[in-house]
Amino acid sequence: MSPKQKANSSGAFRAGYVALIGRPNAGKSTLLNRLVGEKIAAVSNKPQTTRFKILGVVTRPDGQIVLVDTPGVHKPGYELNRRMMAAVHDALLGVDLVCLIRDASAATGNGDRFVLDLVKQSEKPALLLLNKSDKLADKSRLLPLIDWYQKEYKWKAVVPGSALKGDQIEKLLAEMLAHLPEAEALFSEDELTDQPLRVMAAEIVREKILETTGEEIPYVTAVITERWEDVREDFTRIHCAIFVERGSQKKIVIGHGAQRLKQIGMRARRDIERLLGHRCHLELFVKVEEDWRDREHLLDEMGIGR
Ligand SMILES: Nc1nc2c(ncn2[C@@H]2O[C@H](COP(=O)(O)OP(=O)(O)OP(=O)(O)O)[C@@H](O)[C@H]2O)c(=O)[nH]1
Ligand SMILES: [Mg+2]
Repeated sequence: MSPKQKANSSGAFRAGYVALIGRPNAGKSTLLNRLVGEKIAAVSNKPQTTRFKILGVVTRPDGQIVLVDTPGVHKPGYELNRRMMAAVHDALLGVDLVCLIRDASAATGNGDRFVLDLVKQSEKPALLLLNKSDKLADKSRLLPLIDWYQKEYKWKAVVPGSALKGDQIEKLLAEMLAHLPEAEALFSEDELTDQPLRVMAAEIVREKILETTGEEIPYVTAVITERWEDVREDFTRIHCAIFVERGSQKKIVIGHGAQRLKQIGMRARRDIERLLGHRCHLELFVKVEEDWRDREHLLDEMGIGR
């Protein structure tokens, strides 16, 4: 019998923190949502979607995994990006286990070496998910990648899979649990995340902006929930401010005849209503705030920690 089977059959409850680390767009937030089974973090096909640490709690009969989703590792340009990278370092320090998420369908670049070095420097036990393997028609392309990573670090496990499709994700979860310490649950079973509803609503709006705009807008957009009014038990009124840096960007977000803003609002409202379990009225305002990415007080207000 393997040590793992023994641990499971002994009935020991395991619990701890697992950091999801990787390059932008690798699929960290998709994995978080998949494992938790609820949409907690914004996901988009644009890099640098996640801007702060997001906890997601998975509770099973034999343990509890507290996942820490982090921003994708990149070179900081603005104060915003410096804070995003601080969140990554902070997460690496505070967890029991690291899970490196690598887009297996993309060629290895300097960014991958940089992320790998961060994991090595952390000296934490680590798992490797070779994600997006659904995109590989020829699975044998994974072999050189597995080989390369095996030579670089003593992984507790290397799992090829797909966060999007769910392939091998139960196996990854079992590996996470197996490598956490024996401990009591850290969160109650019904707690799925540490994110307040007003932050989740703002993130949903930002996700819809990323979905409906092109390459330029994602980096220059931020969203803050400025008012939240629970009018009745089954009806909430929400005001969100969308920040951009220039008048021309405001025009793009609003769109011709305000069509784009309407679409963003409709899509966001649908998701927010699902989250709340009741109807809401969502009002969106677009504001121009030059250089918000370098303005400390705005970043504080956006919850993007120092
Ligand atoms: N085909 C495929 N696409 C995936 C998979 N996982 C994630 N994606 C897609 O990859 C894109 C990026 O996903 P995210 O989860 O936002 O990536 P992230 O690592 O959180 O990105 P940042 O927050 O920017 O660091 C989205 O379009 C996802 O749908 C996967 O297993 N297979
Ligand atoms: Mg993300």
